[in-house]
Amino acid sequence: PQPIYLKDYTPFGYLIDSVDLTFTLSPEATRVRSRIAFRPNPDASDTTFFLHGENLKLISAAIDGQSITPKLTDQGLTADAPNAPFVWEAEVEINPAANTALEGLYMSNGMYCTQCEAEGFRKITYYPDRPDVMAPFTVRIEGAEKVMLSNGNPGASGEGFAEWHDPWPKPAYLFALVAGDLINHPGQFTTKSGREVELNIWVRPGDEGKCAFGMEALKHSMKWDEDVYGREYDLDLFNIVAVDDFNMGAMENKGLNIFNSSCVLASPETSTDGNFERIEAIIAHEYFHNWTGNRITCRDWFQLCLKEGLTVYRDAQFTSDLRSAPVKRIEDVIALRARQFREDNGPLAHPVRPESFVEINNFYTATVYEKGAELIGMLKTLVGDAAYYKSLDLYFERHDGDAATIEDWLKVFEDATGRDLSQFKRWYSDAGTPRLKVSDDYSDGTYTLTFRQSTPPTPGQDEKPPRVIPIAVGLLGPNGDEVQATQVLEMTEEEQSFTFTGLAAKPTPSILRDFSAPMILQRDSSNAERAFLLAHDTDPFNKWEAGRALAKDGLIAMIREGASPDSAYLDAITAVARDDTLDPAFRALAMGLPSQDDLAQTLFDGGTTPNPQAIWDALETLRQARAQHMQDLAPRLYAQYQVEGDYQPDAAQSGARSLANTALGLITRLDGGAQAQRQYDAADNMTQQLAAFCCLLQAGKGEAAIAAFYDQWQHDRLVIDKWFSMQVVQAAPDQTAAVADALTQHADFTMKNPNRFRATLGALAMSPAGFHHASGAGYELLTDWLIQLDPLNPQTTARMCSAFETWKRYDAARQDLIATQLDRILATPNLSRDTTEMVTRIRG
Ligand code: B3K
Ligand code: ZN
Repeated sequence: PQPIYLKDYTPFGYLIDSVDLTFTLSPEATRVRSRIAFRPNPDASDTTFFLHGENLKLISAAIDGQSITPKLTDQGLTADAPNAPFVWEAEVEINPAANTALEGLYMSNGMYCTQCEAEGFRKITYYPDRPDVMAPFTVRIEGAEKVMLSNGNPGASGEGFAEWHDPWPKPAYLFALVAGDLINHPGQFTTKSGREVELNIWVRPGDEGKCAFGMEALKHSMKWDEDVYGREYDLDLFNIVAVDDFNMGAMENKGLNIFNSSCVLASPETSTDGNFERIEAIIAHEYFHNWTGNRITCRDWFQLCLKEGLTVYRDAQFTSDLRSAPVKRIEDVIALRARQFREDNGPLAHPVRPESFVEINNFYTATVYEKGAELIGMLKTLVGDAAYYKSLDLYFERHDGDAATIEDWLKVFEDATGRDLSQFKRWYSDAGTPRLKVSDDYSDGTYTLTFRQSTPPTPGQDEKPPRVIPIAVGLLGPNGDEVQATQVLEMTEEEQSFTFTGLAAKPTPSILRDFSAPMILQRDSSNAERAFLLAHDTDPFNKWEAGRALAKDGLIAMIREGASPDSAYLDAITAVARDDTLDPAFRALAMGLPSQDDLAQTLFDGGTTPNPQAIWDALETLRQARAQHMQDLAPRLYAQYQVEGDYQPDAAQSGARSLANTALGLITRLDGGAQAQRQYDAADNMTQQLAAFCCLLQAGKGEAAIAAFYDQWQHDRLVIDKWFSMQVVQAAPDQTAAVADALTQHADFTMKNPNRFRATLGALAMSPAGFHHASGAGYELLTDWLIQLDPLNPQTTARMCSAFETWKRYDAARQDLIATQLDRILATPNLSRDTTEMVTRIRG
């Protein structure tokens, strides 16, 4: 397959004034009739009339009423088009029931639904399927389904048909259609200018009790976008639909968002606190796309971060406002390091705005999304809050209705602030996580911080010139008082010093506060300094970071030198856990330990080949030592933070539960699961039940709970996903592959449902010691299943290949085992374009 390049962009030769679609639904033979009003695009030089189309059976085609025979390929068709406005008409037949790729129009549990982003519309009808071609759509659905939905506002409907009109010009990737036996949970919202908006969450019968939380989250999102960004909703109706079989989290189709049911359905009995927080964020994210994505979309798919980075940034702001800003920031940085830094350090590293791709679905990555959001945050830090919102107003004013680029986006900021952002643009074009080396010096009341930035080479990019970096710094005096409040240093050179004067003594620096730039800070720091910052830093992020670094240094010493658990860490973390003035959620996060994957990368960066089993052993030893060290405190915390009264998934209650369940983890290591069993038996919500279940599995006492859990929840597919994944994640490393293998034989396992597939085989890939077990059984099992899934669902297969992206870190024996599996995938006949691209890049 040929790569597509950003530099080759040219506009389409025609503009579209209107699109009329008629669907006659039938599971195996749906007919789609289209009537599209084209006219020549005065700005285009290439006038080829090419329409994308894949897996379509063309029944008829006509231009201006004259039947024609277009030239067909497996990518689409070409025809001779007049050099004047004309009407294109076509009829095609498609087979939704046979569509297991879940892209285009497909069936999920007897219901019709669509997924068009990025290039799925071409599996529905012939069309210029590119985001810069925008048009108003009118849709008629004919079928026997109870509920038949499309984008925009409802038009006429009656026995066997429903019509829809979306007045806002949109690219085809935002098209959606849903039809089936659905029930709505209704709601209502009045916009600030008085528009009455009808809201619905549509679900399968039986799920209607799990919609209330999502509906509230939607209303909060609508209000928040008005209050913070001045953005109002623009249709009379906003629909959300829950679908069981879905390749990702959710999709922002105009006026008709479609959600993976796991990302919208919630109830205290079946969802954890973490699920609630995530659902709230995803509902907000998709809603916010109405402005950042739909009203202003992307010119081409290279600009994906234009909508995704900004929308992730907006949903993070929303969560920070509704819940706790420090907790959200810490959670986001943990996720950024786990997924994006990992990607940036391996063969799949790519810029936030890539310059080429084979299959665009492979670029919905942590780099585009999460690093893309970090770039927005840095921009805001550099220009300041007021200038940020002024720039956003200008962005909406200037580009509403456009398909825009990163250049447009940066130009808005330059025009609104007078700043030159050419150096900032390197963050979009240069892949890799920059390293920031720090040294300091103190004499005569003057403190100097010297920074040196460098970015390691990434595929196709050897040299990385210095970027502009906002480094937020504060200084603490010897008694722990803050002697310099947070100040943003703007680094533009490769090496640069900043001075602070008038200091009575040498201060302790708190660098990269609130994680002001997505970098790896390299500073030789003593245990004493880390413990000091953990105790005194006023910046919650860096306070957490100091504890994390202390834990990490100790673990690295344990792994590398066989050291014992570090007592400085144990004392410091116990003091934090005991400190009732701190938010319980923060304390629970502070007690978290670096992940196995994070430790492996750190060892590798330091020149040591990571041994996955040794990493696992060190974490176990430290956890055990900590349980002993806190043996008096843990039961006290556990009792103190039990939540009384009705379950609420809010920040306060979830924080308390999170701390209590952290304490339960410690207790379990000493009592062998007795307390966890009591909690399991008494639990009346999923947070408590799952935390106890996880402790029991860890303690090797899970057998009864595994049976009981299944009995209790076998009717609920989302809860059973947890049952599948928890057993894999909690298995001992030499058992992980066997447990996953056995679960794939379970009657409830199906590879047609991405959630279930990920719950089982994704869990294997995310359990490093088990996945990388020296036997190679984990590699082989995952590969077997990826090869089986690829012909059915290339998108999910390709995404899960990233399990192998870290393979070059490991020893020669493991690399050989993995290379064998990668080659086995590549040798599979008819391997999809998606998976071929991913495995080729990983193999290197
Ligand atoms: N825009 C969609 C993701 C589409 C993924 C296509 N492979 C959801 C989101 O980011 O909100
Ligand atoms: Zn998005």
